[in-house]
Amino acid sequence: RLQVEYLVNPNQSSEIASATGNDVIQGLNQTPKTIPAKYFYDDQGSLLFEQICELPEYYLTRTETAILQQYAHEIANLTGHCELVELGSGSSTKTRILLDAYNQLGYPLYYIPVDVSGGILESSAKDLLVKYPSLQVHGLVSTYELALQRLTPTQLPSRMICFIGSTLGNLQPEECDDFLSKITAAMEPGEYFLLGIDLQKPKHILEAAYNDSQGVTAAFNLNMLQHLNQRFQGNFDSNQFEHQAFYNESQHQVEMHLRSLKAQTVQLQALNLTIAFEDGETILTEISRKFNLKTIQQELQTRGLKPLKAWTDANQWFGLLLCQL
Ligand code: AVI
Repeated sequence: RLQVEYLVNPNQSSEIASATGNDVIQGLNQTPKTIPAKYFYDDQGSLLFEQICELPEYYLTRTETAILQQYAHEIANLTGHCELVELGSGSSTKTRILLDAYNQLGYPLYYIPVDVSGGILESSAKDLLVKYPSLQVHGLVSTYELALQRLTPTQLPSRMICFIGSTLGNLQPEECDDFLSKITAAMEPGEYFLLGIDLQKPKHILEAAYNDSQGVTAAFNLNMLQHLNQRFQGNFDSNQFEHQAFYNESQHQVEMHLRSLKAQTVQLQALNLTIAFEDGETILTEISRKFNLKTIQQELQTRGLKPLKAWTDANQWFGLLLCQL
């Protein structure tokens, strides 16, 4: 009942395994400097992200989970029997809520988790198989892009592509456009798209969520430097950088940066790259956009993704949107 296909290098189980590092060279040669957010997610980074999701200040996961718990049955009733594809499945914790709802309606379950981390994908798929006797899993260790190209028409009455956790917010607006085009290109008319997005809210709540008191988000951000060291034979000293996160209100995005604590030079040998930092210079490592529910619904509508229903929590902090092509 379990099939796992590696569309990226199995030995290093990460999208980045096949990366040449050109994006790192390009990002660090830019002003201001930037490193693509995908470099957060080596094994240690993925573990730290799991810890972030449990933090008291990080309301996103908890809020989305509560919305799913409340409305998964409604979602399952609206879509009927369908195959679930999940982009960025991670530990599949939230997906269980959806699987439960479809399971309770008596539908045999077919789940396609997509994640760049093969280790997490395989271990969570095995756990799911124990819990759901009717479940078949076809995991894809892959980037979203490759996986979307690989999807063949479903054998079930329909399919729902799930992109929850507000990962859409980590894409730059142009990347977001491109991503949504790829989603619709991979869908057949009548199929569903379930999107979880973090909503705009007061600055202090957002800034607390990305500057937690235990310093886990700081460790997550700084771990990117260790990851670059390992991957590209680098000599970043993560003690000489500090975590910075703030809400850029005009752009409606939280920005995470790494700030150099002194003037310093760093080498990434495998990339033949030497980078000079001024004291206080920053590297942008992530944006996390915060959405307006009405605006995003209109945007999806113009792409042919008809919003069927939107759910939110009592504070309207997080939104879950079900669309149909
Ligand atoms: C994965 N993504 C939705 C998280 C976010 O909130 O943008 C990543 C993260 N960065 C810092 N904390 C969590």
